Amino acid sequence: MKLLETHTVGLPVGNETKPVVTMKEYAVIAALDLETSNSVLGIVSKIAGIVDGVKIGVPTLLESGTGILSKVRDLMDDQLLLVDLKIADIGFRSGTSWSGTNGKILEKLRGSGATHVTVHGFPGPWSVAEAVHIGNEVGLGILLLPLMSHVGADIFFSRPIEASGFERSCIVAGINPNLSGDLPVRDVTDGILSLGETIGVAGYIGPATRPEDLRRYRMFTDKPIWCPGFGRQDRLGRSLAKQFQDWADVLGPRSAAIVGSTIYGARDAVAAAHEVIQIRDSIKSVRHLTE
Ligand code: O7E
Repeated sequence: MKLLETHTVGLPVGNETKPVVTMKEYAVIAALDLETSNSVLGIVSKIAGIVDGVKIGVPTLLESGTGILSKVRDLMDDQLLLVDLKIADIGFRSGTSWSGTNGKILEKLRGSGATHVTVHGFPGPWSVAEAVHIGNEVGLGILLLPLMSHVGADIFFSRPIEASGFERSCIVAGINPNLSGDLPVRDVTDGILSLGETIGVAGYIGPATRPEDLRRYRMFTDKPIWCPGFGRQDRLGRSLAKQFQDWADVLGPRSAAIVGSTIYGARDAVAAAHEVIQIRDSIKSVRHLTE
């Protein structure tokens, strides 16, 4: 499988620094929103060799503690391990050092085996800047959420913002978003994308349910865009294959599909994971032939 060269993340496990993890083209990440650590570890042991990564969320961490991350890591090779905390707390800088809550949360993942973590962009420049700064120290790629996949997510994320006011507020916070006239910041989603580009996040979370919004994401960034919302969340009446086709067409190879219940909720999770990979591989090979 062809590898993306641009984004690598350190993978410190315990005291040992393992080789960097490289994100694959059109990666498939299994979101394991399961009730118990046993069920999470059980499914990871079955599908780790099939998918390109795993997402562990807050319900699992509340049940099992962060100790589950190294157990998941032990069951995988060098695949991606996304910890979905959707961090949205303060950043605080004094001189050159950051000591807000975002950094303290991220410190808890040091040496955990995680490669990426989700962070909200709406708390603004300091919050994102602290996350990226501490993420770099800890070896974690920061993924921002400019929009979400569920019904009504646009109520707030798509609110218009005034570009000059946005730029001024960022500059007051010490971050100059250098807005280009060609691509005006129109709403909150655009503002978060612009902030992520300026500060240098590793990538973004984007809704597979909203291909037109993903098109807008791609205008702002070349970075990897990881997309949840496949299967049960689709509201456009598309087959799973068509959802993957649209995702690949709009975003190209620097992308990941985050697939949850379609895999873990299937009667046979291994067969479901193979089916998803087969859909992804057939789209990928056609795209490579035509490029
Ligand atoms: O609908 P499913 O079962 O395929 O699961 C989707 C997963 O992606 C689930 O864990 C949910 O919390 C997450 N998710 C979304 O569905 N939509 C979003 O906009 C964002 C996420 C998310 O995980 O964001 C960070 C990766």
